Amino acid sequence: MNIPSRGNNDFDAIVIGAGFSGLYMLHRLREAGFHTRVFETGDGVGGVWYWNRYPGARCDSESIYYNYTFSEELLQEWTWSSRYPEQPEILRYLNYVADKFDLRRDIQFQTRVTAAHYDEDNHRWRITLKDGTQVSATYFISGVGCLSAANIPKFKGLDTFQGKWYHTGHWPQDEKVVFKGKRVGVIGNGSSGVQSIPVIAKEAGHLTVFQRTPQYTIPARNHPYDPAFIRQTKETYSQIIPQLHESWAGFPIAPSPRSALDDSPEVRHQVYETAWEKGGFFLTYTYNDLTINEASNETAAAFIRSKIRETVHNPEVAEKLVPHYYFGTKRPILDTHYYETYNRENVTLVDVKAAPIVEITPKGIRTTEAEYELDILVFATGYDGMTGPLLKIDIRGKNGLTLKEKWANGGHVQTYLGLANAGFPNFFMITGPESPSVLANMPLAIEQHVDWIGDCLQYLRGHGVCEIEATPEAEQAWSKHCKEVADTTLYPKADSWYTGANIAGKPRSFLIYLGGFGVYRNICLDVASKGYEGFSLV
Ligand code: N01
Repeated sequence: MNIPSRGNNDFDAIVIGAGFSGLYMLHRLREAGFHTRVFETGDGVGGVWYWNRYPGARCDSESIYYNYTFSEELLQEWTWSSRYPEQPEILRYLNYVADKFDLRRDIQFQTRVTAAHYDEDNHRWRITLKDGTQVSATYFISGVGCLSAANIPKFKGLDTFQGKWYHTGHWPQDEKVVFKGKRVGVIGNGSSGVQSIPVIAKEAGHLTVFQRTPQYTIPARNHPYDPAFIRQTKETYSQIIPQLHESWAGFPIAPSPRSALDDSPEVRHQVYETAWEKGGFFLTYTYNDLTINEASNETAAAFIRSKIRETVHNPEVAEKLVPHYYFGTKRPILDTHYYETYNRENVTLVDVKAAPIVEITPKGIRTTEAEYELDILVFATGYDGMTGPLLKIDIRGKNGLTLKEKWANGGHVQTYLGLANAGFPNFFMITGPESPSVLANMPLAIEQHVDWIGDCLQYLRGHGVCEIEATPEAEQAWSKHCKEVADTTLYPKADSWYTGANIAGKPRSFLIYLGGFGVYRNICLDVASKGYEGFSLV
């Protein structure tokens, strides 16, 4: 079949989002000669790194691997300052990429996509922008990210609050939030809360942290990179990249071959102590069964609990901070002086599981036990992860079926490889649900998807195919496989955003592929090499 010709508002491909995903997708498609347009809500590139400007926001992946690898020149040109750089540096990197590859001319900023409907007769996606403009494309590609739909709990009375309030993921772009001398409240202690709380505490008059579930966090031990290490890594990048591609999570760290139960308590303690001192995610790599064996998991959990009790001077506060879920089954967190922050005189910890928040009042927060007066309230309450950003858009495939309806059918999300959906031809999701995404090194996971989609579109063009669609059978099999893999681990047992448990009414399923990045990458390559097995091509 022929692909219909296009007008001014008609493109070969439309991509949503100008973060890591959208920028590389644009570059890749433009290089291949596809007429591509990116729509981005913000007025600059960066995606989550554009919006997350909260105090203390920084990367928690080793930055030397937290970048694109597609351009050797870019790899050589860019140098990260430290192990875990702050948000402005990561945003500078993405701006640098946009400039280097001249990407901005095909990005329309301050433009929200509100709807995308598939026109079956013409094999085109009809896309609506917030101002009502209609555009169309043969291929519709989502680069909306996994964690971009903010979760702001519907507390009674928020509209009556007389102070100022912010969500970490929508920090103001042009207002400097000044905490000096102010009574500040932070709700939430996931990665965003744990990063921002120590920084806010240093400036605020008084900080009250409203904690529902205590979390495990590990010291990041950030430090400037040694120039010799950077030089050596840059010289050997061509050998490192294949290792990243084959690895479990997109980092060149080999998993331990040992169970935590193979070592005596003394040896194991030393292993954990060494990892704790190194900082970062080393502790999660110490043994191969921490997320699959309850007894092994407990050894690591108990080690971190002992660190909390050692660090926090007030035993009552320490006990409130001690977590009891399986370590690692909620996203592990890296911190800089998080637990130490509770030794400060200007910091109070409120356990809102014991005394839940009843309402927000004009003056602050009222729990079942007390009212806390606040000038500034920070929601570090996370996101409707994985599916939320996609479901904010009215996406309709064949027969007018909405993505929301499709994913509600059978009570859980189903995708093929986290890349595609039966019933939604020519629609691709970069790091969609049921791909390794957030459990892998994100820029690498994004690159893998973008390359796969780019190759696929070139294949379709080369073979005169105008429509590609996942088959229902392939999709069911993939979803079943994802669930089976997840069920061999402890992950589904936690109430986390990985499962959708953090959003009231969201169907619960494990939304990330847990088979490992390297394994997944090979599956995708295999599917492509078999002429896109599991897809129907018309
Ligand atoms: O969100 P979260 P986040 N009442 O969902 C609490 C990535 N990230 O923005 O655990 C009271 O983890 C909630 O409590 P509970 C990273 O992948 C990366 O911190 O549900 N509390 C929890 O404490 C991360 O995992 C970086 O009981 C409420 C908190 O809010 C993901 O983003 C930095 C509540 C939410 O924690 C999300 O992290 C930042 C309520 N009604 C984020 N509702 C990097 O370092 C929610 N909470 C790269």
